[in-house]
Amino acid sequence: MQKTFTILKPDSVQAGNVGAILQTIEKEGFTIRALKMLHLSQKEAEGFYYVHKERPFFGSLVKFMTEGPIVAAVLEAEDAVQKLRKVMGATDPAKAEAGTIRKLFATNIERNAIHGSDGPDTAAFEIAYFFNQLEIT
Ligand code: 3AN
Repeated sequence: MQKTFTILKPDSVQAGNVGAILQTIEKEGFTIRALKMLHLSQKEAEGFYYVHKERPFFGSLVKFMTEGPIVAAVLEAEDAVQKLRKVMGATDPAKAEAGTIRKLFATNIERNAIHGSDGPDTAAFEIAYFFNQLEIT
């Protein structure tokens, strides 16, 4: 079994899509091991997206991620990292496959509904960024 990390982004919370997205995730076979809602500060969002700090969209991405509350979760499944990437769909919802979370719920390449870790090492960093050991079941 492997763990991965996900964020339901501010667009998903604002649109009332949290329940539907979590249901999709559970139906795909993931177990939710930790779950919380929080509103990121600018510093917290910048720290989370540190790897993207040189990208032209960094400022806009941080602004979006701080505009409202998010839902953060730790998910467990076999091959969880790759499996979640598949269930999420492509970064740009216009290119996402039918039935994926981004195809169903994302607006554009920035307001794209959900984040998922892109590798096991990233997942470990991101889980520890949001949850302490006592909060993960
Ligand atoms: P993914 O979320 O699919 O792993 P990344 O890691 O390349 O994609 O990008 C992180 C986040 O940055 C995306 N979820 C999206 O919100 C935003 N982003 C990525 N590419 C662009 C872009 N070209 N323009 C605006 N925002 C972008």
